[in-house]
Amino acid sequence: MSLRHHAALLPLCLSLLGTSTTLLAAGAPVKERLKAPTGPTAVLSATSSMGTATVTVDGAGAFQDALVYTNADGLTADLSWRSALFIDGTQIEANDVKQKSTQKAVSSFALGSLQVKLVQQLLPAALAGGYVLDQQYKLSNPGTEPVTLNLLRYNDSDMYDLPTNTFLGDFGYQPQGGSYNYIVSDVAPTPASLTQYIGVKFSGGDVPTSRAVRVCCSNYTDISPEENNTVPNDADQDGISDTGMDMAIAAQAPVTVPPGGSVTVKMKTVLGRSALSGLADLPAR
Ligand SMILES: [Ca+2]
Ligand SMILES: [Ca+2]
Repeated sequence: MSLRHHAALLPLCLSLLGTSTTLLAAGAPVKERLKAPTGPTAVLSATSSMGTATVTVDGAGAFQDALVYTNADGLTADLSWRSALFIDGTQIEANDVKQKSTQKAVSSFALGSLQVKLVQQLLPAALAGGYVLDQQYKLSNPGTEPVTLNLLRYNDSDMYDLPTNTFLGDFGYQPQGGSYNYIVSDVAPTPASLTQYIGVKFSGGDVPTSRAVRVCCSNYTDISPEENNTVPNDADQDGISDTGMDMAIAAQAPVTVPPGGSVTVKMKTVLGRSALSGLADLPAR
């Protein structure tokens, strides 16, 4: 069965793009978009031989516009509904961000008793049609006691058919033994079509980190040991959703910052629209 045939069975989520008005008229449920980004933003863009990606980020690294334009068909996919970093259910915010170049932004802000310096860069990926948003948070502890945080990245992306802007359904995908955690538009891609995808991984904090794909929306709770390494609708437990619906990525990293020291937490978000021979073409680690 094609993905499009699944679409009528799926819970619809709406984009705030202009094209959403026809879906609104159809009476589909409206998904609340909470604050992401907050405050001033920087527009990062990267160009490859396949096209251009543009991600509008705030000073804490949140974004809700991740646009991937493909030269071959002149179509643009928006691969983010909402992506932000949370601690105990509260979104991290910053008051400022400095654009250093078309590809790079820097910011600094206080996070409780910690000082944070964030460097964000958008770069073409090795995979044609793919891009990597590299976000490195340097956490410094000026105090005399260690500080422990549990960082949660929450990324709700919605996979739409282009150019009709029909919601296809999101499928979760976790490479076996890997670190990335994906939402993809198609679980059986072939080189004849362009597959949309977005994946998130954490590194640099304490180990182990946790990953899960969840049914959306607004569920910022910690990943339990039972939920770790799971995707929704995966009866055969192969790390690939058997059916699509509205899903979101959760990636969690515990971090301990020693007194007088610092730790750099690295978050990579790979996103794009690529001709894949299979899901194994996507980065795993
Ligand atoms: Ca499965
Ligand atoms: Ca979603």
